[in-house]
Amino acid sequence: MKVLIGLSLLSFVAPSLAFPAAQNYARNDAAHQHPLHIQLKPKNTATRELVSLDGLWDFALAQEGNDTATPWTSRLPKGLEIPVPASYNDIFIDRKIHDHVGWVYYQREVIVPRGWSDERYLIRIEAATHEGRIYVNDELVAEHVGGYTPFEADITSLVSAGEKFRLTIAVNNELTHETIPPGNIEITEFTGKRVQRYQHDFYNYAGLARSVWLYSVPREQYIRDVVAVTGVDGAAGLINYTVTTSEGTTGDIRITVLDEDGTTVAEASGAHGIARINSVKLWQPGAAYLYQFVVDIVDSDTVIDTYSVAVGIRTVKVSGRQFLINDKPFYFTGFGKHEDSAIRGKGHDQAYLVHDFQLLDWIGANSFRTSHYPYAEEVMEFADRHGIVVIDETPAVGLAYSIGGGVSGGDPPPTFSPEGINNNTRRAHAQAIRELIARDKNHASVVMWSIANEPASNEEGAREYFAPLAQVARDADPAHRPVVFVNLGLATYKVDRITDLFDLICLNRYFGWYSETGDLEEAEAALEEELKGWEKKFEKPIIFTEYGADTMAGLHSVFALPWSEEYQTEFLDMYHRVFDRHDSVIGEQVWNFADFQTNMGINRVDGNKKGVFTRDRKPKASAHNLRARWRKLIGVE
Ligand code: GCB
Repeated sequence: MKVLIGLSLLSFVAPSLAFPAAQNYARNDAAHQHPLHIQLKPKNTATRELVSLDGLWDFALAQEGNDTATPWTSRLPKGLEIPVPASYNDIFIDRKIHDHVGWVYYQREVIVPRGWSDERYLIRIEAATHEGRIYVNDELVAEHVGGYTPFEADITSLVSAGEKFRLTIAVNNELTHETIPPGNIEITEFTGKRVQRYQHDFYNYAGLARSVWLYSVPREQYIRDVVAVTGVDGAAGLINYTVTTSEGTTGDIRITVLDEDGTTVAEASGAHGIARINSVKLWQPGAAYLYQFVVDIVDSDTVIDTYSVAVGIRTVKVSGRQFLINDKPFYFTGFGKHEDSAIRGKGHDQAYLVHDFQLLDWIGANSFRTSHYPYAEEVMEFADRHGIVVIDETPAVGLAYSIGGGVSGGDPPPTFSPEGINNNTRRAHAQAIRELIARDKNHASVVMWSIANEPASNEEGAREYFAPLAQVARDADPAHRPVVFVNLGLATYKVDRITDLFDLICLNRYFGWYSETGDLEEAEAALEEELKGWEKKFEKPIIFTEYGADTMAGLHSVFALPWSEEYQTEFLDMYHRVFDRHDSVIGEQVWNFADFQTNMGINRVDGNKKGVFTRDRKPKASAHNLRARWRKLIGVE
């Protein structure tokens, strides 16, 4: 049986289950709204101040065998210090920390600036993977589930300006069949250890991998959110906006749009409206142009609060088999990426941020996918500023139990079932979609939402599970960007049940790697057949969101055998030959940008090696071929 298509190298052992197939997804999700009161990313403005809490914090694991968080009501034991931001797993030379399953604690002292006595102030955590709790001294003040989106606590009433307090963040890395991404905790047979299993192919890095902030906003009247949907009317650019303010706001809303020289190009007033820019400069892939959309709350001629959002004016549309940006057909070149580097794990790092974008530019990549979770918001801002196009993905990865089947040998249990991916998982998934879109809705770089990577879209229950989620994404995005899911190789055009619910077809294919291994002739025929099948069935554009081969940097072969640099090069060439024969293919994103860490198992040697760059960002031979192809395709040579 050919089951090893796509991700397949897992230590996941599926629980033995017997499920009724019927599902009831009728529950209203209205109760699961976004938890952030102030959606806007903290920043310094004339009315807001910002204190970074990044740096070294005290650190401790929760007690052994502790399943639930013991609220930490005292100082942590002295000893371990940890950098924030960083995943904690690879920082210490301690296997217990590396493999820990459960809660950990981060702690430090914080002083609220004494000048903030008339302000409101909040703690904001950009991400706590996968669950976080904020304690101010002994008090639990906020909690959040979902490892890659922000949450906050308003601490104004708990600590006075000028006072010092003990800030503790508890973080839990456990994944269950009802979390996004899902996983399961196994109790080992002989020693009774708790081990985290999961179906996805990247290491379960955890902790505070992004920044932590203390910031102020005006006490009573402040801006909570800004939505800016862009459009074009002849030579003019339109920003259709909505401003949400705090309940007590009585002041007027004033809008000023500035161009890159700081010149005012449009003005408007009121909480909703349209700002019109005559002679607009569009945001274009490879040629970003950003306006500052400045929102002021003005009361008796005084600016009470001010915040500005960078807005790129561009349109995005699917038309027949084309993907149009500013009404011009766009062809995606680039990668599926990961947030991953040595020691830091998923820790956000500015040096890697800038260097990775340099490499994207060098190789001629005009796009990437945030596989398989929302990336740090700084990454999205950088993409906005540098004209890189982004497919923005939720953390819904590993929703296919069939993926363990090929390795474990037995028949996999059904994916969608009460004991597997169920109504609670779907609610967590809906929440993950809403939080991603709430955070990233204004980014010009984001041109579509991917609501899942490689779910079991061929299985019973897939349609009932995904139809409401596709709708959640459509309802959540005021700009109505296209919505996709990324298709797993097993779910071919013959057996897929959900593609008609989405706007484009995104395919991950590994002919020549997981099947037809080492036989590119056979693989080419298989790929051709598959592609024709999709084309016949759907009048939609197709993006290859993954294709790639594990490649050991420095391994060479005159026969271009698997794992060699020659094989990766010939493998990618073969895919490109096929793509070039089909107009329906409107994008190619190689798996992966760089080698990355995974769970160690019998099939992964220090991680996944499908990178075109090594983990420390050195090019493999295929990088040069890609560079020649892509720079020509995007017209920079
Ligand atoms: C896939 C997955 C990706 C894996 C990749 C692989 O299909 O989407 O997360 O890393 O295959 O290398 O197996």
